[in-house]
Amino acid sequence: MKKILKGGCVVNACGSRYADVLIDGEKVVRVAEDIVCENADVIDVRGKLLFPGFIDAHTHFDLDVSNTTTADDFYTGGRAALRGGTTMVIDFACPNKGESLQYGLELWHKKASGKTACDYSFHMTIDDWSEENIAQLPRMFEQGVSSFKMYMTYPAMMIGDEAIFRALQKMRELGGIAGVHCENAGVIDALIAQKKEAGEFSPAAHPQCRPSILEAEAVGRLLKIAQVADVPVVIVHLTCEDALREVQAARARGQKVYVETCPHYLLLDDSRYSRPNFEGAKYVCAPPLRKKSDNARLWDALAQGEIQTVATDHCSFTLKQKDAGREDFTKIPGGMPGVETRGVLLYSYGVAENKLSAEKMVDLLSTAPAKLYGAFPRKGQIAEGADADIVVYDPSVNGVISAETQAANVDYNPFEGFGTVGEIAQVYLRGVLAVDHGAVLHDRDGVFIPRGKCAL
Ligand code: DUC
Ligand code: ZN
Repeated sequence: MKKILKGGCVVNACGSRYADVLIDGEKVVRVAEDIVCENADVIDVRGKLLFPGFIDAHTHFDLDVSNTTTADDFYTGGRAALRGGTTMVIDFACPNKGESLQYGLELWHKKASGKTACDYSFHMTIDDWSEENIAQLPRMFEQGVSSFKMYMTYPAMMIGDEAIFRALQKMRELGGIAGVHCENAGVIDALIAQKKEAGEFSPAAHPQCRPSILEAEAVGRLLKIAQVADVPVVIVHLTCEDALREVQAARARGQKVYVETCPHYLLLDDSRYSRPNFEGAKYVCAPPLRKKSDNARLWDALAQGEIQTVATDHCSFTLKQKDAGREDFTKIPGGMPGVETRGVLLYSYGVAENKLSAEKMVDLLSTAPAKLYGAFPRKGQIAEGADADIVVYDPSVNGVISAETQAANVDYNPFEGFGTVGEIAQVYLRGVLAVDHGAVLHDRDGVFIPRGKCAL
């Protein structure tokens, strides 16, 4: 069945224009003024902005971590994503140390298949640099997995500098791209031990053990390793000005570096950790929230093109799960929900406040992640031949973020009370109306999207 979205403003990263969008089945087949087509349903979207479906390239659904499992699995997380305009997530398949990459990939397929509302794809976590895993790397590409993740911290997942270097060399050989969580594990461990010796066990101690300079140290070290390996790399969830300086230095040396940040590093600051009644636990994540000056620097870096993508690091835990760390902040499971609110926050605090153009927002949320992770041109644009993943955004309706109205399986929202400009009126997933004014109409129709090589 054909559809025409009529009279909206189509916003792509490369420009905006008033145009009709003709959809045939799963695909956009034409974007032009005054399209006439017999036998097509005509949907009036005058006054609305049409964005390409957002891509969240950093989620953790159904992840076993810190002796618990994330509150959102692919069913609840997928619904939350779609409701927030995210038509595709790239989640981190994460085999445990000792398990193979192939085992991890099959496990993640089982977690997601038939129960995810949005389309999905997987990055593969390399937390064990074993002969078996090295041999399996080419098979990952054959199965549509072209991006990888490594951790410089977290004992359960981190690998050392030698393994990172060897893995980056393999990325160069095979044409893959790796994203790296950059923090200095050793010094963080020492700072945690010292806090505990001093009897400091509350969430307020969390950011003090993970200062921004230790993120910057790890970013700088990674970028020098990547320089020797001679390969581009992605810094995931970069939080602060100190770390951006390391990126600038690497770029000045001629390196290609991609940077991702998240809404919580743009809009929340470390004063949240000192809130009474253990409220600080809601915001425990790694790296932690930073200073207001870092928030401002990141907004500037988005506008200047120093940061390429905004993802969420959605890793949700209920307050009951967070309570595991009431007597010891290191036992608070780290992470926050965010997959449902990224689009509306970027529009409200970026576009509506004139910090970003709408086109830039589309680039950060959709086009750049699609290119970076090899899903473009199928995803990341409203154009002939692309999947008809479309967010119909009504800029005239204001709202307030509240846990009470969210779909995510969590009993709090880190952005509770934040005012919003505009709302997501409808979301189309591959041509099908999947969300209408917050109601998720199809919640298991997402499919796996195999990806090719980085094209950014
Ligand atoms: N940071 C978190 O806070 N949680 C999940 C993984 C990560 O990098
Ligand atoms: Zn993460």
